[in-house]
Amino acid sequence: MKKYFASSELIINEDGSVFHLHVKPEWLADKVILVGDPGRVALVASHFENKECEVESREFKTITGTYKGKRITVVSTGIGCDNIDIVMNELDALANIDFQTREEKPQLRQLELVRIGTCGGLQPYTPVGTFICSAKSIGFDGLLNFYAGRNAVCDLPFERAFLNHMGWSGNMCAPAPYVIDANAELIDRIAGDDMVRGVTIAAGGFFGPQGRELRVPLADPHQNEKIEQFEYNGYKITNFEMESSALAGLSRLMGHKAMTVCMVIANRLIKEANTGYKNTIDHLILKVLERI
Ligand code: R1P
Ligand code: URA
Repeated sequence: MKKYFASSELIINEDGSVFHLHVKPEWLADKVILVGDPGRVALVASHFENKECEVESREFKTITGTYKGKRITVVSTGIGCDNIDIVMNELDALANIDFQTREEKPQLRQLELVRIGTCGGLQPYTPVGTFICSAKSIGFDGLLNFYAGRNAVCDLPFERAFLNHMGWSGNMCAPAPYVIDANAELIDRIAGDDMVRGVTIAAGGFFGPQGRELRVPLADPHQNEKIEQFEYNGYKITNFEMESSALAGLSRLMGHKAMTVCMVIANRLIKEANTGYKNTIDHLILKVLERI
């Protein structure tokens, strides 16, 4: 029996595009670049030889075009894992559900997804300007816990080691952090020998969840010291951002290849930040366009 998706579950707009992204199935390329900032979409697409479609709705801006003959779709996700849930489910529906019959297609169409983002560095060897590929992500967001099969794709011993190290229980474990690997082949191809292969915490916020204290004190005042010192099987935590766990986790469950690479724009240990990063992230964009 083919799976059928009712109009309340997969919402399709009158023009045949998917609900939030406003993208039609024929506009989606197999190679997808995801960025947080809608303004970064135009920067990526400025390197395309041609553009075949351009559409914008809320924080989701999409352009499909070609770079050196490779057909690529670039989409902005806005900030946070909740938006990754929307973008990944809608991209997967565009690829793997027939919008006419509302049934799952018989053959999986596998997408290759690379997120290009910004992050906060946590180690002395991750100063501002470093490119960090998230080989593993620790999700503070809880998103993956709502999907069946979460335990089968997560690194459960790593999760336990992290929680023991932090000494967290009760509210600090709700939702429980999940640990998920990016696609290994994609990490090798994109990271090359000039990017750090790291462990990234995808936080459910920019301030408290990343240990930034403004006027409201943190529940665990030693959070970041402990995170910086954590080591498990040779892995150390390298950076904070806000989407890599949901992207890696949903891609694993859906059968796609995905990873995140971020440029460090603030180092939390050294206490430095670069607010002019929009001028330099193009170096990272070009590397990903070459390697995707
Ligand atoms: C926070 O400033 C945002 O920057 C990072 C975080 O993951 C979060 O989305 O990524 P982007 O630069 O891709 O948005
Ligand atoms: N993005 C984040 O999520 N955190 C930082 O510190 C910088 C960029």
